[in-house]
Amino acid sequence: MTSDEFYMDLALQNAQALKGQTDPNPLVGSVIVNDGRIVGIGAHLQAGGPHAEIHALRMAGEKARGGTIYVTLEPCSHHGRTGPCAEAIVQAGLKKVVIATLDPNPVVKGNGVAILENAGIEVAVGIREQESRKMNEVFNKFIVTKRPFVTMKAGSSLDGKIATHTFESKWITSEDARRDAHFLRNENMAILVGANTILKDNPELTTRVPNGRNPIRVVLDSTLKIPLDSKVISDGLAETWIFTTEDADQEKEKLLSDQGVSVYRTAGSGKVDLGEVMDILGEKLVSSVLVEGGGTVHANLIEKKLVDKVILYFAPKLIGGQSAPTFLEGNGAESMSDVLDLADTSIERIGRDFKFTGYPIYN
Ligand code: AOF
Ligand code: ZN
Repeated sequence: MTSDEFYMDLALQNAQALKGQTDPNPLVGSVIVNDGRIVGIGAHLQAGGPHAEIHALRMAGEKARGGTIYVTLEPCSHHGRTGPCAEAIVQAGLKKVVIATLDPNPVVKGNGVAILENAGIEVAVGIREQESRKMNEVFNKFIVTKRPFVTMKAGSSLDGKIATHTFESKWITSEDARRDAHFLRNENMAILVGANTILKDNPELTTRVPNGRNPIRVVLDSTLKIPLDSKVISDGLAETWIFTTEDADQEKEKLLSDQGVSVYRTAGSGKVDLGEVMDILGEKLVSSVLVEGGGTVHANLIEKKLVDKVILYFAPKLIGGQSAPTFLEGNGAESMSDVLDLADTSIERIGRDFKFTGYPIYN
């Protein structure tokens, strides 16, 4: 490992520790080294707060002069909620800037590097580039498309069942796997389900992680059939947003609004327009969504190419039964050429279960 990689790894670790706390801003870490000593460390803590480099520069003070700053993301060039970090680096008299990856934000992309180079500072880009890009997969999509990064999650038997044919589902996966899944709720800004899941399970959809953050509960409900006494409406534990269609009953909408629920109507009748749901969530700065189905919602989202990442917890069990529900319903692929391929896959053991992660490649 080179010393550049060593310091960049430290910056990455610090950034990673803030997962779930900075959105919709990226995870960013920074380390300043002078004369072989670390003189400043910083990470971006929350949107609206100082950027990683600013924290590190403040810690280093005069010791930054003549040193090298490591940043996991290109220093910014714009006057946003905070000042341009590239200019702060120039002011502080750094000699060299090592960057993991360019900022995909169109207002920054390359402009930060240009400010630094124009000031005569040596700039190196690409140290731990893959790691940094992966860490910010949510931000990278959101800042370019203005739509949230969507993770579809399910826990099933090896044969893909999420319940028995009598709809018994507690529990398929182990406690370890379910605990791991609660971290996903903590990391995502919103959790999305269909109204049928509410009717069948009446879930809370909160995070059972110590000091965890509850995601906004998003329910797709084309006819506003959700019962007023369901937990997501009445428990007050987190915000609930319901997406419905133009046809849905006005009176029911009023009853829901009176309970503090936000109701959004997408254009047209029939099914909720999922693309519009993502546009509205993006406008409201919801950069990440965890989808916990069921199978019809999963199929509809996949059909619209709206799922960015798939996480499946497989319990080493076989449930069987033609009518037992699976995590992916709908019509399914017609021919092998229509089958959805997942790339960049990995598998991890969690207790007695297997956690599979993959990224859909849409044609
Ligand atoms: C950095 N270091 O630590 C972060 C950066 O609203 P603002 O002013 O905080 O600007 C947010 C944008 O700044 C964000 O979209 C991204 O392009 C960049 N974030 N940049 O150099 C940081 N958090
Ligand atoms: Zn900045």
